[in-house]
Amino acid sequence: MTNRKTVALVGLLMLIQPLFTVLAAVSFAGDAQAPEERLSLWYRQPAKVWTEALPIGNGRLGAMIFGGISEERLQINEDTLWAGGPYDPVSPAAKEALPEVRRLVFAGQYSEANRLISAQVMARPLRQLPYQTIGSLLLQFPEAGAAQNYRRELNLDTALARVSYDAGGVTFVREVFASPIDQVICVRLTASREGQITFTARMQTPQKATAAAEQNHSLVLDGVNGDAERIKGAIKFQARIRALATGGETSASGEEISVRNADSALLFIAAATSFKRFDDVSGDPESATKSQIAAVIEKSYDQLKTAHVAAHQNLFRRVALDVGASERASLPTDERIKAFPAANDPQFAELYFQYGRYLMISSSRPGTQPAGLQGIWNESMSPPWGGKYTININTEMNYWLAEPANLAECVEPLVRMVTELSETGARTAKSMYGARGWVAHHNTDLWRATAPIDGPNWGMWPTGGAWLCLHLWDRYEYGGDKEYLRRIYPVMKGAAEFFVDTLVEEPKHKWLVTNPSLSPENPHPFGSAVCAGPTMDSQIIRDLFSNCIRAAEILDVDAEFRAELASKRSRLAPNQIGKVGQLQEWLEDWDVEAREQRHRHISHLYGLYPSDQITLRGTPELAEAAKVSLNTRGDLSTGWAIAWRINCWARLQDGDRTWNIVRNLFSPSRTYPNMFDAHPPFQIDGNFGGATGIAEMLMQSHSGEISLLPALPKDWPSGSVKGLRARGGFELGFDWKDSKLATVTLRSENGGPAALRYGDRTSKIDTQRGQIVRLNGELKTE
Ligand code: FUC
Repeated sequence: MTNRKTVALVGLLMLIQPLFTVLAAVSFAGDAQAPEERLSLWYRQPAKVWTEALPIGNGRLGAMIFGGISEERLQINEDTLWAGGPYDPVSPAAKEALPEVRRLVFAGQYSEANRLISAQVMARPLRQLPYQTIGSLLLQFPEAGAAQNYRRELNLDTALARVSYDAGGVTFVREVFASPIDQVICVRLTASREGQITFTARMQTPQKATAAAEQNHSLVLDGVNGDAERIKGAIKFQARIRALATGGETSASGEEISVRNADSALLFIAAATSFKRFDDVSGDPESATKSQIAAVIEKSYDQLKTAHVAAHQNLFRRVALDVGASERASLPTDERIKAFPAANDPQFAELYFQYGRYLMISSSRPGTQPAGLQGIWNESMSPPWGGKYTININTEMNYWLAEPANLAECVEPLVRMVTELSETGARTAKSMYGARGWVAHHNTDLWRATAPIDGPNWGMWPTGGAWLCLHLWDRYEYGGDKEYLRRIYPVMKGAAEFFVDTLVEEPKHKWLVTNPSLSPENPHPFGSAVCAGPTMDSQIIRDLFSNCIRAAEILDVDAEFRAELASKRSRLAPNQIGKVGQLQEWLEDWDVEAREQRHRHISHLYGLYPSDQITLRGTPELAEAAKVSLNTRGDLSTGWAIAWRINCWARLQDGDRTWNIVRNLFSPSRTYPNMFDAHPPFQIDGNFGGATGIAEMLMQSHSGEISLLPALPKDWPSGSVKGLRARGGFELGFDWKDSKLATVTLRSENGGPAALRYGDRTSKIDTQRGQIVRLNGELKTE
């Protein structure tokens, strides 16, 4: 769109909306125009605070780029730099106390149960250990006069961050990326005239570390991670920065590198730690950073950049989405967010969805740690909730997006973490519960701690590991890889064995339930959150047992165990409908008396999403009850809690309601200027969960069906999507016009039957491996 047209349209909007007057004036005061790539975040000023800076990452190494004019700051993370060292936090007094805790819970003496849990069952230490920053690389530039045409951007399609401006008649450009191929962050500084690149580079860090110049071109930061919870830092780390300039002079002394009057310059940032595994910190960070730098200085910038962009696009370009665009799509990102509540800006949904995919690719790749509460981006030594893995919703939500958004590779770190948890969790199962198998409570950290933490009302929940197992099974359902299933089956089996050994009969109906447990973080009306048999537990264990049985059938193993699981499964407490027609959150009908009617967690709706135990067609009464519960909880909550509501309403197939809740998530109170989700504070789960919700509005695959446009809002009358993945090993693309499905393309990865649904219409097709099937809007093959 030409600039004149944009101005005319904005003028028109000014007549309609007084709010736009202010925004339009701000947005057109600067000179810089929108970047060509529409999947870009962009701004006309540098970041002042961290939640304005732009994230890059290769899964392991991350940086937040501020884009300052006199000072550039790159805040750096490496995903194994956490506090402390290997530890095992199980309380030795827990096992002895648990029978009495169970008795107290069944007797309704919840406060007494809480006291006993606090005294004997909780982990030592009571908290887990936080994820930490390496520090920041600061580049200081000489005064160059007022900057004009300033633009700061992040291109999601290439995963390149860029800063450009004019000053003193010279155009300066900085380009930054984190290469998954070469394992370094590359910064390139160029200018439109020769001899104009001058800066000094130094590191700033809150860690116990020392920086020193090496030769005349490098800066090396050596340190040891922080202590926390009285556990001594046991990880050595090193960051190594290498300058490579064309022309001018490069020198290094003290704690600085200087580049003077160069034509252009490159900075390579390598970082590594001695962490190898949760029980092994014997790695050599120095040899890692040295060899990474030695390898990249042999390559040209173009070579490095081409390899990086290709690796990114191999994942990123698999999915394209278009739900329409208004003229607002060309405004700077911060202005779009500010104006979003009152504006018509559907393209922001596309940007948010693709940003979710970008963040997944940048924070979770094969071989790295899984994405934590902040992905891999954290500027602090003690971030909110330790920046850990909270597994009573947050870590699971982080991975909802990966399979449907065609990023299966990004799930590998999660699968590896769950496998490791099955080792540490086996110790916890044995020494805490005297049980077989393994257990993880509501959080874990780099050290794969699995005992209950923080306090009874948060930590006394044994179902975190079981929920994570749903992702292991999902990976199989999407990919159909039997070898993979064989590898992860023992992990699923171990999670199930724990519950075979620890489920107990509740006195009233003789159902099998967990005890002690809780409905995550929600206090019931009797002075505690601790209880027996919360609905969520039965739902998760029902899925775990079902999936274990199916896996064992496919692998043709464990016939006896299958039968045992089936019999225990039939005795689990059922989903129940309570006195106001709600889905009961607890075994007893306590919901209306609970203190926090609008609690952020909607744990009992696990059955609706991510599970498919409750569906509109399969269990209409329960779906209706889920709706009552969702209405009571309300649409407004913390970032991730809004995202969960979005996915639930998409499952209830109410497109307009769902889109309204998505709009809550896109408002400035839940989306920072850099589009990070605001709990608040920043938590990346909302980004991933929100992006998943957008996919769920357009396509769902569960209950043996692939449902097209199940929750299409009126505001998206036409559009298209390609590359979404469905359970069963299918990739789908389709478009719609006048709010009606127009054409569908389905690619079958493994062959086999596909059941499609559009509204009340269904169609079953048999496919061959690799076959592409085209259908019209009536689901008839062409
Ligand atoms: C759970 C949530 C909080 C927060 C924390 C990281 O405890 O209840 O809202 O998201 O995890």
